[in-house]
Amino acid sequence: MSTLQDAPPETRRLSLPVATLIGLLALAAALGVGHLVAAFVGYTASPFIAVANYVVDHSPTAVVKWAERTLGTWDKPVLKIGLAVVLVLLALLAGQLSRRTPRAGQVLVFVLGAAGIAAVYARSDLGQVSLLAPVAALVAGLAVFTSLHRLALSRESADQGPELSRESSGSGASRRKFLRAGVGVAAGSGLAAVVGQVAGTSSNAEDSRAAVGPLVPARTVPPLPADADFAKLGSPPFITPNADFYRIDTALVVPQVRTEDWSLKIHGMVDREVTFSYADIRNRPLVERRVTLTCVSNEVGGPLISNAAWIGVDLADLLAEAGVQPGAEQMFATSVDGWTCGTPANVALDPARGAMLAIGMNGEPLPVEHGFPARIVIPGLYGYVSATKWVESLEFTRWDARQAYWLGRGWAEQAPIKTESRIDTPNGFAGVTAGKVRLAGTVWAQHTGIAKVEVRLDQGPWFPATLSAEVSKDTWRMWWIELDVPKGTHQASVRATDSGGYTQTENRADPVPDGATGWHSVTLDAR
Ligand SMILES: Nc1nc2c(c(=O)[nH]1)N[C@H]1C(S)=C(S)[C@@H](COP(=O)(O)O)O[C@H]1N2
Ligand SMILES: [Mo]
Repeated sequence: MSTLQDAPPETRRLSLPVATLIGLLALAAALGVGHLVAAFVGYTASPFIAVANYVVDHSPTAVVKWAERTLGTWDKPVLKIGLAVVLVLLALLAGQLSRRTPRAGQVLVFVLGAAGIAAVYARSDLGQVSLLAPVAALVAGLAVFTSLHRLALSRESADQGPELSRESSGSGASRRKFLRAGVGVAAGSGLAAVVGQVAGTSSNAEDSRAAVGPLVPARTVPPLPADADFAKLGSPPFITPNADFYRIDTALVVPQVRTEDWSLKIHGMVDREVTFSYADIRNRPLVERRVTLTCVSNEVGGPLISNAAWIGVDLADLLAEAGVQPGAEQMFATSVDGWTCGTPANVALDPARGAMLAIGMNGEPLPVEHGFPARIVIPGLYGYVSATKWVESLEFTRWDARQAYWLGRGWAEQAPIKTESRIDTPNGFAGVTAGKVRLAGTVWAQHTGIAKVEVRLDQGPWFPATLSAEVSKDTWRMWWIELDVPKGTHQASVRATDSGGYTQTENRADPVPDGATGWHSVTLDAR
């Protein structure tokens, strides 16, 4: 009777469960060790996060924008889960391909590790030392894969079982040895990941934010009029609570910047390069300004618009200290996470525009996910050409010298916010009682102002809606109306005319390249 010991080495095989287990443990070790090292060299250098970031930055625009629209703030968790699934499948594959020799699995582990290194290398905001994280991950993955594989194979050969049980689990001491090593790797990887997570986020921005204290504007905004919104009639509230404010950015890990580590440099085509610390900004007389932000990806009727009272300083004042030169066309802003944004220089410089460097939002320091410690807010421009969060640099330059993040991805260089209106109540396919039906909604034409909102049923005449008080031409307004709705299925549509005399076009256009157009309508099922 032949035994495993007699069998030529090349016929020794690992059982499928053992082989896949080795693949999974190597993956766990790589990710755990990578995460641990990243805690000390830059949190976003964690290979998993770096690869996920790379996927976001290099996905076709259509895919990214689709994800923003359909998944909303779930886009990031969904991406991470998707990436985790892919990695697990590859780990299983690495194990399966390596039942006789470790070669194929080693190659796959190496390729994955190299992808992590490349993803970290590709980031402009991470220094060379951050490469240590993915390199450590690669080494850990390869070491665990190779040594567990050797242990498992020698276990197989040490077992004196009959040929038939070659693939079955071994017995005795060698089996326990393998199991112990496996459990050790699993526990060690988990521990490394947890320690990395705690250490990597312990110097986070939340306690720095808590230490800022009250931000008291030297010039406060006048109190809101009672009819700034029709929230009781079904419009959104005039001011969006911070927790409900829409959030759009490419950051998979919200950048954690402490005030003491933050500064803003204004440079490029300027007479004097200037750098401001957080204290420099905080100690200036602060202004408060209500501005409605809107995302260019917002579909007709979509939710990517919110309104806040921002506290900060006039950007034009800071720029005056730098002395922007006449030839500058573009204010090219960079965030600490490498995201970039191009604003027409004349808009940023215009004192009448009211562009801000904001450090507060609705009476609090900026929430971390909305750009703490500081961000840009510019009335009337879509967020991708104006609203840089975690901003660290403003470079004045020409359009052809620097291309901002979304411009290479099919979005327009110039992107003023388009005049739009939305029906908020009733929403969707609403069942209503025939007769008088009340509709309420939102309308905006930032930095232009709204002249009127009209609503109609089916192809009927347009009726003027009641508008809320104009708080500022840089903020949204609300409207409401009561319509006579006969029994049956009807379509209610809304259109706005802005203070410049422009009436919203009925023509439907996609958000790409510079914002959606068309009338928003809802179907009313009147019984
Ligand atoms: N650093 C950084 N800032 C950014 C972005 C980003 O991806 N990264 N996205 C911009 C876009 S597209 C929009 S619409 C606004 C959204 O700001 P909010 O998340 O505070 O609502 O932020 C802008 N600022
Ligand atoms: Mo946006």
